[in-house]
Amino acid sequence: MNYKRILTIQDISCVGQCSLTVALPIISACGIETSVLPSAVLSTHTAGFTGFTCRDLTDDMPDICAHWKKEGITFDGIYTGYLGSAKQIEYVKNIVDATAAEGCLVVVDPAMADNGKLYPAFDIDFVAEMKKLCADADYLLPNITEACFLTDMEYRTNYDSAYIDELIKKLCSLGAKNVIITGVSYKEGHTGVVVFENGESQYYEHRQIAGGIHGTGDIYASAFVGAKLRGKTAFEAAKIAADYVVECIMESKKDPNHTYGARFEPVLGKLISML
Ligand code: PXL
Repeated sequence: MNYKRILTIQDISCVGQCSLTVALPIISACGIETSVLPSAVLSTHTAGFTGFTCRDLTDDMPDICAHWKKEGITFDGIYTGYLGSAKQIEYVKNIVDATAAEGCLVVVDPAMADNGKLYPAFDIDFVAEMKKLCADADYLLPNITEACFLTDMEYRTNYDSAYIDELIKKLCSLGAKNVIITGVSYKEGHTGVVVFENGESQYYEHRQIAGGIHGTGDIYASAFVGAKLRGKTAFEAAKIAADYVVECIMESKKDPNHTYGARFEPVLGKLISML
């Protein structure tokens, strides 16, 4: 196997099974060296917990980037998730420019919104900066809410494939090369992902398991990145990530009170066996 190194930039939520505490183990389990750049350190994630602490690490980023440049450090993949501030997005773009190895896979998960609403830490200035980061994305992985904020389209819960096609067209006009939209449901009890690659869309549908669990978008993006860097096609990687998320949700449902995050750890072996 060709040994690859990825950089993932997202927050550390100390407790909460999301962002880096999910990305690092999942991508490592896929056999990829995983370097991290924490965008912020929070005591917990911001969905469902109150009174969380947050240390924004924006100001550390230029020095970290300068050091990596001096050392000649480069990455075969760069995957961004939840970022700490609008200003930070500019620095993240500089890091991509400075450290992407030739043929580097850039995956942007614009983790900033769900269910029609921005997460508490974000505002419209953050959205404006995130639109700029989309231009760097080989693969952009929004949910429908994020896609709507990025394209200024109306958020809808009832839609058809023409609505999704329109979202994709507008996301590509921001500069994203390929787009994967998660949480696309055309049928009661089912959900899926639309993979738009090289000008063509494919849909992978799977079971929808009732009851929201936080952090599944981060699990999805991490598994997608791991599978893609292991040489799967985008559609294969999108399917593997979707099947893995279903396994994680089923595992989590064993304890109905465990909703702050998904129990992804006991089913890591299933992910590995899909690679
Ligand atoms: O799962 C996305 C995410 C990541 N990090 C933090 C969050 C959220 C979603 O709410 O609050 C800190």
